[in-house]
Amino acid sequence: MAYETIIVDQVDGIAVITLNRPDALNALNLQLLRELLQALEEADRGEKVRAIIITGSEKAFAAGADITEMADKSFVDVLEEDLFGSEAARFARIRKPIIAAVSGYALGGGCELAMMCDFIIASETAKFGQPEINLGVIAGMGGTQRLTRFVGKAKSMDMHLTGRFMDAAEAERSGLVSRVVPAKKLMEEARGAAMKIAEKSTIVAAAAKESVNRAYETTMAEGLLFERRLFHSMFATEDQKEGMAAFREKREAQFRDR
Ligand code: CO8
Repeated sequence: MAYETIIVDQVDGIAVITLNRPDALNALNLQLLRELLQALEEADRGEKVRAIIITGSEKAFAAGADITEMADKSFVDVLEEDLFGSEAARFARIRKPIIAAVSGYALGGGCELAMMCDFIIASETAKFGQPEINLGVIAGMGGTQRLTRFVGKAKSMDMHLTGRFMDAAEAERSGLVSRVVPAKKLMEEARGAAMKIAEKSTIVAAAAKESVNRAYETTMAEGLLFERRLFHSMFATEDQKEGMAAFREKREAQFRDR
């Protein structure tokens, strides 16, 4: 499929989706969101893809939802089209691991998109923010919920109420990103992480993703039960037999996604 607002590249089992609206700092218009979701769903279905990276440009991962596209909408318009509701739901159904590789601005919907990925690797130039309050709105694709769970109430309130940006070092200290690397090393680091994931069993990686995500949806007791049941179910896979046999035989495991 020919895309106009993203570039999709697939090498060694890694799908790299690059947001590509340079004139608007990768602002997320509906066309981009729909193309992104289509590419994600294709990668999720594709047998050869084992991990996905979403990235932007050096200057901007994404500077938010496209303000020009939203500006003239009425309350009834956004309510009737459930603006960003179906896109968020489709994103949540992707089962393969997704890494956000963030350089430059990740603001508003851009910060929310990065947080919807499974983890974020940031370049030293990354800036995260939820500045929607400056536009007379609030976050609309999970910012008030995910940022608060990731960095805590104090910093989340500060960012949502003042609109201030968080740099990469603060984002790492606060638990928003998993690693910070020099800008030139960003894609190398993200590909390295994706390659590590690609070596594992896709069944087990999907279970790990599902179980970690459950931590945000349920109580500790239910989450522990969910995890234990998934852990038990891993013993039905050939990959569990292979992983443990390889350990005992002091060799690399050859997982077959079975
Ligand atoms: N929407 C549309 N166009 C944008 C956006 C945006 N979010 N951000 C930047 N652009 C455009 C600019 O209008 C400009 O276009 P042009 O050259 O035609 O004038 C071009 O990108 C370059 O931008 P700047 O000239 O402003 O570049 P600067 O380096 O001076 O500034 C900033 C960079 C600080 C990032 C600045 O562009 C900015 O403040 N952008 C808006 C950031 C923002 O407020 N984001 C939140 C948007 S609202 C939102 O995300 C709601 C979330 C709801 C859910 C989202 C689901 C997807």
